[in-house]
Amino acid sequence: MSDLTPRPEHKFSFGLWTVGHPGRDPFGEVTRPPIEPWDIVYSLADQGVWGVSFHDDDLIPPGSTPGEREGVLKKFRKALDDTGLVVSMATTNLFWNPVFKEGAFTANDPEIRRYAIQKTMRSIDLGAELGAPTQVFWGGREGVEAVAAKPPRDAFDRYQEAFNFLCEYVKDRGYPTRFALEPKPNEPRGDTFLPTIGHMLAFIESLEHPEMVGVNPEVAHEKMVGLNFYHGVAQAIWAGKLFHIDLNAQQVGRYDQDLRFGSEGVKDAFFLVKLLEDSGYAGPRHFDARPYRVEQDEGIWEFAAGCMRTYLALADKAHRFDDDQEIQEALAQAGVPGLATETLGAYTPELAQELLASEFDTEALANRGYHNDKLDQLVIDLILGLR
Ligand code: GCO
Ligand code: MN
Ligand code: MN
Repeated sequence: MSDLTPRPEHKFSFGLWTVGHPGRDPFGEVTRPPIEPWDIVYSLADQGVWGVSFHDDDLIPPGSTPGEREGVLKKFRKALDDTGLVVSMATTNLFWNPVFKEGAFTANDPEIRRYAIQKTMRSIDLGAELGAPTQVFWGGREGVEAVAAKPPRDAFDRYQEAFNFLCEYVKDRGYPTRFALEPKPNEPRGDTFLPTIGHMLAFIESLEHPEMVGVNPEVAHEKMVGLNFYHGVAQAIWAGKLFHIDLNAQQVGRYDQDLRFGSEGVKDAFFLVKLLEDSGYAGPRHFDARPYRVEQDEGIWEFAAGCMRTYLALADKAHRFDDDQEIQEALAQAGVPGLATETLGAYTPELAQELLASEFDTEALANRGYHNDKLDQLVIDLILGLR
């Protein structure tokens, strides 16, 4: 087993709202006191973490005066300088304040939409000031309970308008910021807008500057409705759109649990880590997860350490997968190398003729066995530490 100690080169990052989560849930009050942002930075650095992310309101308490804002930034910057931690991402809280209860960029009231865009511009400024390369957008309130109350084609127009405006703002200011849009299929509103990675990828292509915009998929969001996260992330990578990722764990059919990475669905977690490692994804390994509500003090940091330990252990298994002779043979038996070869190549009339004239021994082709059970069992053995 290789060294499982997290180090900055692993590019692990945590949001202030994750390790700082006070344990509130819809059924009960907070179970832990708040932790100051700079104290979080020092503790994360002690754990070998590389980056920190935040919502505008996590860092600068709403209603702060300019002087108070400067005071916070001074302490936060000092913690970053002292530890070498980077700001890996910034995002805008467009869901907590009741002003957003009917939506933010898709609120029916134009005044609320303009306020949401203004708040986001300020958040983009804050992120740029602190060196965040990515601005994440989670449209938590862009949904609806009463279907008739929000004609979806108008909502798409307004969502598109907001992103076109904000992309121009970034260009106008000369920031290097890229946007990463985070899909979620439900919660907190009944039905959420742009529910999956696939919906989001299609929406991005409708924007005036699609090159500035990618996705921020989250394990819990696809998993809770039973979708295959691995395939969704693979499609985002294939499209060149994986700008950021939210790692956590989730049980199918439950509310958004945001559990410690790898704590549920170890096999899914293995293939996800393998995908990220094999693809050369160079962005943050960002945990949008929170400690169990029963945790206190050092329990918070045990949680954080667990996320990273499991990631590193699975990355190690992913490398063993490549070096394992028997697994490589099983891959060949499964016909995997064949999928990487071109089917026909580019169309020519001659090739079409040739294909039309070809004969296929469909019986022989249909009678082929693929040894997929054997391959899958080898993977299970690998994960269980049996090889
Ligand atoms: C959730 C979301 C959020 C976002 C965060 C960043 O389900 O609550 O995942 O945690 O990731 O607001 O925009
Ligand atoms: Mn979540
Ligand atoms: Mn998230």
